[in-house]
Amino acid sequence: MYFSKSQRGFHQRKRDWVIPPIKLYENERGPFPKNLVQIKSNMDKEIKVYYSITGQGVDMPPEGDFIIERSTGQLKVTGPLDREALDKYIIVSHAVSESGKPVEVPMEIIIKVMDQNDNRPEFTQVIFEGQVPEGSQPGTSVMQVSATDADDAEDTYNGVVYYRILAQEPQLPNNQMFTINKDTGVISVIRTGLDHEKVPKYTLTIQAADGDGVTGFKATCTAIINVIPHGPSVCKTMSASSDSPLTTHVLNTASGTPAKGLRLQLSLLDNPTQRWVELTTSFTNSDGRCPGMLSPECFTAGTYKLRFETGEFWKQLEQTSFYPYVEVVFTILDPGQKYHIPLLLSPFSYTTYRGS
Ligand SMILES: [Ca+2]
Ligand SMILES: [Ca+2]
Ligand SMILES: [Ca+2]
Repeated sequence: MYFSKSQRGFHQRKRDWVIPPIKLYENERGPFPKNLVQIKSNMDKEIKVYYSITGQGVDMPPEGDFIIERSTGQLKVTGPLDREALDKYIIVSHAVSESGKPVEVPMEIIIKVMDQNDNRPEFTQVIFEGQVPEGSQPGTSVMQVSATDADDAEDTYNGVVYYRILAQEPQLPNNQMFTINKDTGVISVIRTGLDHEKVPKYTLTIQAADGDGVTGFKATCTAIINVIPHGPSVCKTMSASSDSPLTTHVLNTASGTPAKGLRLQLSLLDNPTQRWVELTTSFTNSDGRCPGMLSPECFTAGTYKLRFETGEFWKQLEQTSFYPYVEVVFTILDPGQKYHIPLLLSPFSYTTYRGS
């Protein structure tokens, strides 16, 4: 490798060409030091030239990885390299005369350390825990597991991790209730039949594998999935006698009459999972009301949703509606108070407000 002939004169250190990087695999076997390349100056035909190097891996950390033979310009690596410690060295080579006067513009040599698969995938946790509401449909995502691999995931597959479910306990009602996205580690439901009463908790063994996912390194972790009951069971039944702290009233503003037989569903937001848990489903009576929608002991602070099946309602009246349903989401801070959430409804508009 020869020093460049600068067109711009000696003292302008502008590089007008780039040397392709030298590629060197990590963990190379000895014996060391091992020759890499010989640096040459054309001046050596006329005078004695001495070579030296500076920079990363020479006189800057990690010091001493590279040396150069002063009289021949032979660049050598002194031991096996570690790509995970440093994947690129920028070394500057110098050529001087016997008196120490530079005879060339210093030349940059880049050494790129090529990857080998010498790191195994590591899960970020030993045990991952998640939850899923019972009765969840296939496709519902449950949780995510994650593993890292220090190797190169850009130019090689050595640092690319693939996920797989190895085992599920218990194998009920089917031995494959969940699936995992092999690239992202997101676990989701693949079969119906999640039932808290039958199986409150599943334990999955998850594998992370690098490379092609078959011949590389492997690691395992445990994923625990808690199946949560579908709403507090005490709140599933409405009691007409109890005085519901939450009331509604639907008025058909097109006819000025109460909206009778409109189906509505009350849900509570489960904070840890950010999922809606259905509490009750009921129909408005001939007054357009839903007495006993929720018993006081079931009423807690939180975010609630009332879903009015308006499309269905207008269809019964053989009318079309612009709104297939109306969802009103509200926050209860003080469950000791009374809340009234009326809906004033026509096929093309609706209004709601907080009453008491
Ligand atoms: Ca390494
Ligand atoms: Ca590596
Ligand atoms: Ca690896």
